[in-house]
Amino acid sequence: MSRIQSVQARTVWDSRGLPTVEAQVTLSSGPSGRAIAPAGASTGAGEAKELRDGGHRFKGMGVTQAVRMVNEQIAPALQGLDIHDQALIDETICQLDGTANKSRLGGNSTTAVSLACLWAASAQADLPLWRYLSGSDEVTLPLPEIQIFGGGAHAKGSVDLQDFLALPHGASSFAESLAWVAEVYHAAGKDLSQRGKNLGVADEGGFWPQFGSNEGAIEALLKAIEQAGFKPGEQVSIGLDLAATQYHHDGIYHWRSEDRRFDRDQLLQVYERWVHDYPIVSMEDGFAEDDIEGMRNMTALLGERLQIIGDDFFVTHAARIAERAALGACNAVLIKPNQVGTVTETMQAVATAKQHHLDSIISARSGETEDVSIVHLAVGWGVPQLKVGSFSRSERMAKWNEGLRIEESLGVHAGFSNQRLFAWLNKA
Ligand code: 2PG
Ligand code: MG
Repeated sequence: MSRIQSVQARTVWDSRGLPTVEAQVTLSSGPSGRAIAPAGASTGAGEAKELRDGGHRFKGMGVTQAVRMVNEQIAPALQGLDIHDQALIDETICQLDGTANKSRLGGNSTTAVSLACLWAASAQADLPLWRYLSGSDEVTLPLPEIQIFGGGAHAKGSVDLQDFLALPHGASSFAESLAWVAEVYHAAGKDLSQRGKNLGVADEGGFWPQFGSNEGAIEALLKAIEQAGFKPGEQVSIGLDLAATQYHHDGIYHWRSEDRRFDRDQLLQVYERWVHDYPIVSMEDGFAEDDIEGMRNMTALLGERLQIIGDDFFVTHAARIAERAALGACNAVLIKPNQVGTVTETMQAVATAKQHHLDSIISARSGETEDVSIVHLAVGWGVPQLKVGSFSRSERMAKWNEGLRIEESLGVHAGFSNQRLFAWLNKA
């Protein structure tokens, strides 16, 4: 048995130039593990709360207190625990925190420590993290969901929808899927440049959208897929993260970029038309985080021919997934470890989704770092899709590149998760 000898946190910096927490866990037997907490911008109200310093420094986003929580409170509580007992480690963290949303220790502190323990356990086992998690099970590489345009809270509201994504489900391997999307990404950039509209990239590396309308961005993505030489709907399809909580106020959905207002039914009509007119296979957070009726209606109307993902809607909480899935809301769940704050609770969310026949998509946050933990979680837990932002900026590319290494190390045994996804496409 190998025990935790020390846990140490430090301040490091994320992709938005803001401070975040890195934790390092060292074992009595020598090996160690390290992980960094990511940070969201369009966060769900039900997420684990980050502990931030407030005040004027770094826009109030300092993590001095969070680092102190790790070094002074979490570290002594975990010292001596068996590194292979992740459930006990996470239970100890939850009890020490004592709140429903990690607000005392901070979800940023707990996420970094919990993931660092997992890395230390895999180092102790002398296995890659994905293999430590999968055991002897066969593994598959996840289908990437790659952002081409980034809007909403990640691009100062230039369009209302947040992510316009390419899903290369016709590719036969993870490596091929990335190569395809690279062509789509560059075709989109070239088209924007030719129109004099290339303003650089948004928070997750997707091009900054300047289209005049949300639908204009969907059209531009479709054009980029075609110009890159792929068959839309057969080889590369479109996914949207609408992040609708961001444009929902007092029961009305309001797209500020077009000054259009919708009630629930009108918005659903727009979505229905889009699914009909464009090769869209996936929509995330089409209705606001508490609009259960909106999500249920959407699932009832479109669930047979569309992946309907809840992100802010489920916030990676197993109980919320069980409750809302039972009501018929959504057919897929976005999984973000820092929404709930520990590895064990994240795993429970994936398991609960499975029990309710919902697919899972592991996702990064809009504020990221070089940390590649989520790639290993996706492969190791058999989660069939992975969303980490766009195809530029090294905090994104670090994750795609890690997937390539894993696929290569599997050689001929590497499977790719495209086959059973979006089953309605094969029936058509
Ligand atoms: C999301 C994520 C990533 P954020 O909404 O899915 O795109 O954004 O990390 O800002 O919540
Ligand atoms: Mg989202």
